[in-house]
Amino acid sequence: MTSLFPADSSDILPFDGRAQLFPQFFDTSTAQEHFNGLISEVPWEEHHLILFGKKVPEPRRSAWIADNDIHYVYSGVERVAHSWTPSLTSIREAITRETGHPFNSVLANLYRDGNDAMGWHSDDEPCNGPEPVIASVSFGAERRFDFRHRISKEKAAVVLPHGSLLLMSGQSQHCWQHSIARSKKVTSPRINLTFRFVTSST
Ligand SMILES: O=C(O)CCC(=O)C(=O)O
Ligand SMILES: [Mn+2]
Repeated sequence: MTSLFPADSSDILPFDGRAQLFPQFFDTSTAQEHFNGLISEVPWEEHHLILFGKKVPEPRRSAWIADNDIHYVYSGVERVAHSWTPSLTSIREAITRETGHPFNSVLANLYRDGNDAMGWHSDDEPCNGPEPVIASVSFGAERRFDFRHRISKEKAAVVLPHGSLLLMSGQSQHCWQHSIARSKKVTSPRINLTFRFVTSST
């Protein structure tokens, strides 16, 4: 059940899962309002990862927001869930209304400029369920989103515009990895929200 217009979407993956891009899910001025709202409302945090035994800051800011009863373990550490803000609530409502899918949590990422990035990974933790539906919305600077098939290493890529929605489903998280590469050309910030439906905590 979806009321999204197929004419306004394109499929990015050739097989083994689905990734549909809706380039103008939010019009430019609504997208700008959301960008401004999110910048000030979201409690942006610096997180760390362990790289070759050393604790290093992640190259981005992020925050985990979830319904009250949801817990999330990330790299073995339980992440503290923050509360929904007015912008996040409004965006969640629009996505659920248009896609027909419920979401109980969101990972918000702030890429300050092209030096910020996200390495190859899949959102395939058991808590996301066997065939997760992940709704990824982007505001601000355009960045390239890369896919790489786990077995064949085949690649696919898409530029995610201001106000766009990328809806990933089916086998997309099991068969493909994705990443946001560094880019010297990008000098302004981007916010990405990945809405998820988390089924259990561990
Ligand atoms: O910034 C993006 O578009 C990707 C974010 C992502 O993959 C994630 O939060 O799991
Ligand atoms: Mn991801």
